[in-house]
Amino acid sequence: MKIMPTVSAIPTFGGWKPSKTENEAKISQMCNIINSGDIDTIAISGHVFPDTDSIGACYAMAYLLHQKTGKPVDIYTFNKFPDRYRLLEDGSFINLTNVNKVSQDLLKLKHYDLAISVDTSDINQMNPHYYNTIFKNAKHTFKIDHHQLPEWISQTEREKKCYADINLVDADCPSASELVMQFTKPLGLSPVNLPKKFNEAVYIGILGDTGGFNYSKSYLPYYDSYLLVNNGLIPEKSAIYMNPKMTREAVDLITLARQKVRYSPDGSIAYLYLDPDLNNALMKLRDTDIINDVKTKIKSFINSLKNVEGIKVTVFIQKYPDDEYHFNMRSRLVDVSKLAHLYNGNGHSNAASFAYYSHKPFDKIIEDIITNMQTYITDQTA
Ligand SMILES: [Mn+2]
Repeated sequence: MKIMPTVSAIPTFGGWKPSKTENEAKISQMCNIINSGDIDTIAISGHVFPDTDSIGACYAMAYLLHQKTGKPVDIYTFNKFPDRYRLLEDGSFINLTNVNKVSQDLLKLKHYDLAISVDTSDINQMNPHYYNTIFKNAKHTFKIDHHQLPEWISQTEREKKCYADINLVDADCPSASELVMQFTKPLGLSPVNLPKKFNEAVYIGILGDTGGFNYSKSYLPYYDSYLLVNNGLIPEKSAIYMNPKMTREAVDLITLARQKVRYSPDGSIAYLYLDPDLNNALMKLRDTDIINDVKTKIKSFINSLKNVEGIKVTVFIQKYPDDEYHFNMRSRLVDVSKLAHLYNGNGHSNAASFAYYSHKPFDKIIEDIITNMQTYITDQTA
């Protein structure tokens, strides 16, 4: 039985091949290079601190390229990569390298015919050593991404984000993994012949970037998931990737963090500072996978407060060495990219961030910034 979406939502594409004209042209350009017979060595990378979309898109791309060319594929990661994602590997043709663990000299020795960057809007989201050695020197480079560029960025900034030879960016696509999925038929591949792990890779990308379908803006993630299920995906099996291991200490720390949420005087901003107490407790958890997952859980808790009545912006604050503070904002109602821009930051209307340097005590910094934000929010929502 063939089910086609009957909803006339704006995106009229998705699935195993693109039906959006711009995507079709870019994807066929990329496929011509892949099919040229000149591609023997392939490198794929995602963004720093990879999420499941970045990871899923890397593996999905690796499967497609291996199936097409028969060549091995090297995936590069820029931070520690939780071991459970290695379960996405099937066969011995995927070589995973953590750029932090190898010397720059070793990276210099590697030459690739094709380097593909997925889910990475800007080169500052790529490890600089990797960019300067492998990516920049590859014979052909592709960017495959779905991050919306804010309207206010300048033409020069816009051009800088086209860092590859061919740049495919589709902001209507819920996940980069689904954009990768659209290469299947143009490459002359049949979905049914792909390894089953391909389905899982795309699916964890969808789950991650839509928050388990919670933030779907169209029918696409549902429709693409339906196609994956039809192709042999067993959705409930993805729990092994999505549900990290936990410990009692980790749970206690999440509880402690939740108690540290503060509000601006008018209640329109909820913020959480990952203060030295929380940070030390985090480091005591030792296992890097658990540390990262606890941090993700704390962040998604503060982010979720944007749905609470009266709260217009949520802020997650982290301190880095040399008194550098990172402010990470979320909102449904206020364009936080403009707020970030005030502090030379960047992002999208719903999610944006900026860095702030100050030797003042944290209480003073937060008071100034929160007051400023509150004024801005009042003006915007007046
Ligand atoms: Mn993504």
